[in-house]
Amino acid sequence: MTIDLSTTLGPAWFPAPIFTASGCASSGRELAQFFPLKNIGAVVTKSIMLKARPGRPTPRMAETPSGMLNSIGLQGPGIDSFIANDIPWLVDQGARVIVSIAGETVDEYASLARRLRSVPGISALEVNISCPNVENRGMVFACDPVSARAVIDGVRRTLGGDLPIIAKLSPDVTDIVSIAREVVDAGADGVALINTLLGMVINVDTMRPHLGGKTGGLSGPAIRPVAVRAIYQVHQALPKLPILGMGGVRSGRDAFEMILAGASGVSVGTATFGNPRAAIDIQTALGAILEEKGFTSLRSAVGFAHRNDATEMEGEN
Ligand code: RRO
Repeated sequence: MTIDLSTTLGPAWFPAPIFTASGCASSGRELAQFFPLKNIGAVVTKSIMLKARPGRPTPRMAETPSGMLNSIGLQGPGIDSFIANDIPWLVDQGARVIVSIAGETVDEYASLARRLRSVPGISALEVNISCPNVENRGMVFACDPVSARAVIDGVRRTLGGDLPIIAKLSPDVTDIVSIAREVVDAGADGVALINTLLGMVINVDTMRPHLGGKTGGLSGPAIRPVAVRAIYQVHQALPKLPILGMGGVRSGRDAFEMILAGASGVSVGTATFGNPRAAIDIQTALGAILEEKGFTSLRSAVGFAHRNDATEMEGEN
């Protein structure tokens, strides 16, 4: 039996359900030596800003129990170089591309959208309003409903109907459902759940913060239950809203858990550092699990954990 692994995130269609997670594979060049990028759902590129940016001081990473902290600080080449070099390369590979954008102001997000709206080969924009590694918490737009809405509203107005918008949200909020409602009202087609959690490590030998930027974003298996909870809550409140799930996925079972919670696609990030084939391996394993559980399509498993009676599945997929 062949399982239909294709999926959609709003109007965007993908032949496969596993994606890279923004920031963990840059624009995909290093990963391409391990598997054809066209074989996964899409490459989600590192969040790009208008101008080139060096990022935060080193050290920028710290290992933690079942996870890691990063404090990259939006290092990148800026939108001009990205459009000239990275997108055409990905399109040449036959990969689907979700471009992640980040700005310091509402206008900067809108300017990025204006630059990208007519670039061929882009499946969707991930609007990253939740980078934890910024100068002040006021710039984590996803932590405030009014700011979250303003960014998505500005991007939607700029794009018109041209590209699907996936708003990337932060778990560092009291009520993630209320933020999801705001971005959907403002025109987001889907949400990416979750960005990293704000964390910190102090080196007890030097008695100083370990990271150059002091705080960092926590990722890896340690945060998976937080991600599953966020996906479950948002799917329960907004069952039609497409969700790209992520946070500590390192096996087919982990990806399946997010699908059951309500994700239509799953991004793999931190696991890639240990196994560059993680995304494709997880996709293969997910297909086998779906088959073993009796599903004929990925889409029929989305949100399955919300059903009261697991026997409902019979004859429905
Ligand atoms: O660049 C970063 O430090 C970073 C970003 Br933009 C983000 O969205 N999440 C994260 O953990 N790090």
